[in-house]
Amino acid sequence: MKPTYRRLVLSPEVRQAFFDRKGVVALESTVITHGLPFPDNLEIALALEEVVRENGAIPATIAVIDGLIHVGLDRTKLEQLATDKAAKKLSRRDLPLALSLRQTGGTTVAATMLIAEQAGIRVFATGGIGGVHRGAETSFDISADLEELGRSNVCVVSAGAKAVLDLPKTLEVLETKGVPVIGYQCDEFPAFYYRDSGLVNMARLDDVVDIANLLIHKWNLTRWPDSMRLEGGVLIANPIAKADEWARDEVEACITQALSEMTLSGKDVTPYLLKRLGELSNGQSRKSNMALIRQNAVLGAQIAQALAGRV
Ligand code: PSU
Ligand code: MN
Repeated sequence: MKPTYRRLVLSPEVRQAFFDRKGVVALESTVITHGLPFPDNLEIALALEEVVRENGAIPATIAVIDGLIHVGLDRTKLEQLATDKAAKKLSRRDLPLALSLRQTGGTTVAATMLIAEQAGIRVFATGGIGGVHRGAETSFDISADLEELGRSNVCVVSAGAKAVLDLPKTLEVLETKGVPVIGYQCDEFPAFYYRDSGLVNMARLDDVVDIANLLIHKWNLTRWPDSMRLEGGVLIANPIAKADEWARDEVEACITQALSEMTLSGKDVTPYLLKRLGELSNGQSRKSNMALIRQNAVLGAQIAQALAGRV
């Protein structure tokens, strides 16, 4: 008897895209459940899907709904997720429990990466990855996103890492884990809300064809004899557009204040900081956040298409 394949529920659109060998772009959902407030979260979730389609690829928003892992969400499910105040934040460690208790939740970058890999999706667009938190030398707070980048074979497009983090330490860990950090048309590692962190990327690539080529040389996608056949992700750092930047001085002032007021720890840190920055900046952080995710979805679609033409 053939086993019933139920662990991943593919949307009809994503299933069709696999048949048609179209580029597919995974999208995360913690940004929907914990990153942005309603209705911004629903607006951006729908806009990202549209932007991916406009750029020739198919979007696959990944989330857990009533204990099932969905790869590709229809509008009804996106609305359910965007308005569910009880939705969990689900990282790698949380998935088995969420499935066993039939929970609903948004998947973090780490969880989305590992599910994307299981589904055979190679490209994933997000706002910003988690990383090493400021003060990690005492708190030990290092996002599981970095661990996952060292392990899952997925290309993650991100506006660098959130400015609330310790960016030099984040880059060090990525280096340790063997993750290529590639600036797309930029030399400096972007700091999410602003373009230039003062830190340099491992390398710069200006064309999505070159990015596809890198992926083919890292993973064994095409039985290409020159492929290194390495495990782990690739981080594409795509800086926010100049017009959408939030000025560095203001960002840093707000972060300092938000951090000094912070009393919680663990998985609540990132959602708290994003919410507090929204309040302290009168919505500027949300505006920048929404703009940069959209740009990342565009680039993700272009990379997915470039890769689909090769494999
Ligand atoms: N960046 C954002 N908004 C978010 C996140 C990142 O602009 O909501 C989420 C991502 O899902 C990321 C998670 O994976 O925060 C990282 O959480 P932590 O630092 O607890 O690992
Ligand atoms: Mn953490």
